[in-house]
Amino acid sequence: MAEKTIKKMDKEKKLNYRDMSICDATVNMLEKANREGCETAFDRAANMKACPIGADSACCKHCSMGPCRLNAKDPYGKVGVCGATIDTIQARNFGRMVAAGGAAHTDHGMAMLDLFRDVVQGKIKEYTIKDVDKLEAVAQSIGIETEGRTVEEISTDLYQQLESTYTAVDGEIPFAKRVPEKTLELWRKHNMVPRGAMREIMEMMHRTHMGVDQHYENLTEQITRTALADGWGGSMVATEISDILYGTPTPVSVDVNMGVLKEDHVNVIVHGHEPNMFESMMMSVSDPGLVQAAKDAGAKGINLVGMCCSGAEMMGRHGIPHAGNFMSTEAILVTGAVDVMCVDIQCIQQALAKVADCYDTPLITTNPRCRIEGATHIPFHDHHARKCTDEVVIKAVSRFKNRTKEIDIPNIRNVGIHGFSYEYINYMLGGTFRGSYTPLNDNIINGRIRGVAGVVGCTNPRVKQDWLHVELVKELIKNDVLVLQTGCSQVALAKAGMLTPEAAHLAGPGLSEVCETVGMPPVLGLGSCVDNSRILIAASEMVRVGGLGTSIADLPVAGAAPEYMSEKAICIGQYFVGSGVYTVFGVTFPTVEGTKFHNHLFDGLEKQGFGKWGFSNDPHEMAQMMIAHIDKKRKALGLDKARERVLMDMADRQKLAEA
Ligand code: SF4
Ligand code: MSK
Repeated sequence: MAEKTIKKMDKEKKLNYRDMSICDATVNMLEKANREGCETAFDRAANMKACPIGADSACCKHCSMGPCRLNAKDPYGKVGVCGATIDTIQARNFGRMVAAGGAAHTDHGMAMLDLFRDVVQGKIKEYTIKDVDKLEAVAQSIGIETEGRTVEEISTDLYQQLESTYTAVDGEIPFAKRVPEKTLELWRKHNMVPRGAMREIMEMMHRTHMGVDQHYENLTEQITRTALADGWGGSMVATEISDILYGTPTPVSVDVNMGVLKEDHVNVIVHGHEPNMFESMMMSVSDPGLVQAAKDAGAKGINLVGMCCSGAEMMGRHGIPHAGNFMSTEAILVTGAVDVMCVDIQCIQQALAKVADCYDTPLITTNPRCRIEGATHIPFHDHHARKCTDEVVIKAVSRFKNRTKEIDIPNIRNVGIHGFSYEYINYMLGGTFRGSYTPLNDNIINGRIRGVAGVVGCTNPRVKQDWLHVELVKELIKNDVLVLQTGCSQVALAKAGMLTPEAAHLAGPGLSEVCETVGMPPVLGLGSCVDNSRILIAASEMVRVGGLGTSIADLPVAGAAPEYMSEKAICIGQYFVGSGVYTVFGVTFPTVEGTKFHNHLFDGLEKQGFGKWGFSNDPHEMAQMMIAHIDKKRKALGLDKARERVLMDMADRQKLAEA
């Protein structure tokens, strides 16, 4: 088996993959890969100890007087050659993580906006404006007149305004208009309202250069401003433009897990983050000529499947099946059933090239920003999108015809409901004529719903795949906390069967009553990682509707990314903290506990009126930390009594039932 590319694994060292993942399909494929001498990230993580100094962020390589390593056990015992303290070093490293994560989202968002401009100007015919209502709503939200104007006029104005999200050298980004007044005031007080993302990321990189900003508090202000330029800027634009061009998601039933692969079909997997290529692939796999080619090759048809965030976005928007999250992207290739894996940007592990080679699957990169040694590159261009995706499908058909590998598809599929956009939640709760977040606020005020949590983010081989996500969410809903989800976390919970209305029986009495009345799951899937912006919009709306305080920081809400791995996740965490949300991460946190910078993130920011960070690797403790914060906010709002009353009613009812 492909010894030419795959390093022989140490047969003596037996890993128990059951300890590394709760995803049975992934475990089955990891065991198969191991038998066949094919190495994955799970093996490498077990064999590579994470650098403890790097994990604490106690090292700096910003100039050639170093690299300098400080001692996390005695963080103030030493400084770098230039005199940089542990706080400066950690804050600079953190700032660069936020800059890189924010750059990834904003570059994605800007690419979406470029596409929108070319569609509006008629230069691209393959895509159109699908959701005019959404176009008008987004335009109105930033003060663009829509009454009596054509779609083209509104779109042109919208493009011009949104471009400043990326390019404005001063002023405030357009979506700052959506931020609750008191939250915005706080940002203004700290000079944190973002200008264009390019400006913020540039300043972040400048200030973290050797010998520039060497005060951790001052650095933190720019860190937050840069992160906000992503959450309320780059990511939000990406989400809104995707909805305008491809349609706003509404709930749809979707199959998730590796069992969505079909042995008798040509299986095409799309993995990455931008919807453009995926949308074009949808057209290619439906092309009668290509379907016929697949049939001529002996297949029953072409089966299009998503993975990671591309997949999360497409399952909510179009009901496309999803094969698994980030840590299953190597394992799925081991099925031998993938006839092509086509990728664009972000979270594409380089090792996919070797695993794909091992199982004779073409790995195809499509974006000029992301090429991988050993992968085939077929450039994707918005102006002639089908050229790329048709060619990819032709390659997949050819691979199907010449399949040489044994096919072993884990027969596991989990059905769930996905596609809860901000707009749909509005409609679901209030109905067509009185769509509103008022019922949500009312249910929080009366205590049936204790609070709302966003549980998001990646999977990571340093912790048991999916386990922290699932345990955390179970604990939250059991305590009447409504959970909103995106990205790989949403897929973890979908595999656990939690994105179904039936999962309401696992929720506490108050939340399950609301779910049963509305017919909704206790866990709502909102889409990909840029779609975290939908959670920000929902939080703003909760403030606007009233009864839960005057800023996002007043709301009984919390966030978590229990298995995060990417710099994007750190940026997301910081924009939630900057927006006023208590945000808890797992796996590891890039600070030394007890240092001034660490304390500033974990405590000082809250004292200034922002949210704050938390950390735990135990999902049950994490849930209790989030619930304690939600209860603290309820108490501050005077809602603790309301909840006690509801619980008493429920207990009384239960007593009656028992009698
Ligand atoms: Fe060392 Fe200072 Fe250079 Fe960093 S910037 S490598 S701490 S000398
Ligand atoms: S894909 S950033 S592993 S959520 Fe957005 Fe999943 Fe995290 Fe990538």
